[in-house]
Amino acid sequence: TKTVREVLEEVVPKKQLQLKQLKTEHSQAVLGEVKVEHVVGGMRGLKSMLWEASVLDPLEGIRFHGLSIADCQNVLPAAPGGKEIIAESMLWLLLTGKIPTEAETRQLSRQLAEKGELPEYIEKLLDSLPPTLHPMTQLGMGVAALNHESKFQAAYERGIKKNEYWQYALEDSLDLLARLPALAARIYRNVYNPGQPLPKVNKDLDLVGNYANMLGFGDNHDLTEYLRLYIAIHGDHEGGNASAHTSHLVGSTLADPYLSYAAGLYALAGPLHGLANQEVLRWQMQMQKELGDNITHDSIRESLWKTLKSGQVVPGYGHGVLRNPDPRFMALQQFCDTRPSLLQDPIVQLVKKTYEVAPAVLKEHGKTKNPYPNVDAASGCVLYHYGLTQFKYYTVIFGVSRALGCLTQYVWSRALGLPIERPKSLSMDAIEKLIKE
Ligand code: AMX
Repeated sequence: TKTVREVLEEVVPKKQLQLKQLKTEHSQAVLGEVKVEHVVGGMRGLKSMLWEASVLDPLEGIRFHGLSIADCQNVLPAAPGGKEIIAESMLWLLLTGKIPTEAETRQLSRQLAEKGELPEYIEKLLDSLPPTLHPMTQLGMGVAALNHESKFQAAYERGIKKNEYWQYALEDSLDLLARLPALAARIYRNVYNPGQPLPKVNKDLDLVGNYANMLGFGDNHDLTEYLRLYIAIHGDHEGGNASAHTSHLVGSTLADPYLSYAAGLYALAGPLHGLANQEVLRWQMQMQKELGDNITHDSIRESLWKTLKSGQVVPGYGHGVLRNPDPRFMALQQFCDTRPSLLQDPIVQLVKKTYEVAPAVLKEHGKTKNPYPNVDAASGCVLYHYGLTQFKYYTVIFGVSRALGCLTQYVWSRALGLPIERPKSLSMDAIEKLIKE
């Protein structure tokens, strides 16, 4: 059985060659135009970044090295006794482009579990924070402070060659991923269950199995499986989204993986991005309270118009790239469809009913280019059903997940020797001058 590092050692030279060929044979090929609308419109649709692990199609949704979510559900190993994709098999696919065997997956799980405990100074740091500090702020602080351990940073200071960067980047990335469950679970404990003992990392469990256990839900098999699926499919969503792009930009300065990912987490913490899954549940519960027993398609429609007329966005709907229902939303809905207890849950039902009405309302409203649900529309209600009810914590789970994709790209960016990012900006006067020329 090979380790993920050994497989990468085989894949890296091939990818390096592919990039070399692209540079020598096609560097002047045109992929699109840069228009004023790109410069003033958040660069939407501008093809301007290299990102290896996944590509997002507006209609089909995400593909990880060419595999759709359904493909991944068919081929990626699950946990012993489970059915859902686990973080380790997704990480293996993202990093190497290959499907891991059962044995490779278990070995990676063990490798991560063996280094899953937090250094004492991180525990002290987290325990010193006020419980009212948003869990995402705490997560970013913990991740950034872990850079005390960075092997990449230490090696850089020592003076290493550029072609060795990726190996240290990989070590840091695996160390960070290994510790994320203990870090994120300690924040949960400190904020919501102060004083309760935290279980140690169980070396026989997968990453998310341990995470669920440390959150206090280890005996809830269905929630653990949901978290596995959730964390696997939120792992990567190509490079242009705000968290991935931020992490990529910061990494391009050769800041270590910890600092790069901490930066990405603070982009994820914005309500138009990852915080939407906290917002969705808050909004749906408010709707539930207002509608009481009168939850019909008509009353939901009215409620949606109320949100829109008050100038707010409908959280969980719309997307910068997608133009169809998000297949991640569909996969989470499918999880609900196979479990009677979820199907009977009022908030799960409300999310589903909202989906039956919202696209038509948003189309009539006429602003958003994508009237369909994104992943955040569905993710929170299932957590709530299983007793993980503190929705300010939800984006932390997204944060644990997104590390898979951002750290993968960090490794690839170093393996491919990508340069520091430095696009050109223009003032409005400078744009006008260019147009006249
Ligand atoms: N409800 C109401 N209006 C919406 C809307 C929504 N869900 N989505 C987009 N719009 C509006 C925009 O605010 C914009 O209005 P403006 O012209 O007055 O500024 C107009 O429609 C055009 O926007 P767009 O081109 O369709 O979207 P975008 O690419 O600029 O933004 C996104 C994408 C996701 C930020 C936006 O759809 C949104 O705010 N959605 C709600 C928040 C959300 O669910 N975010 C999570 C996204 C997934 C994720 O990152 N986790």
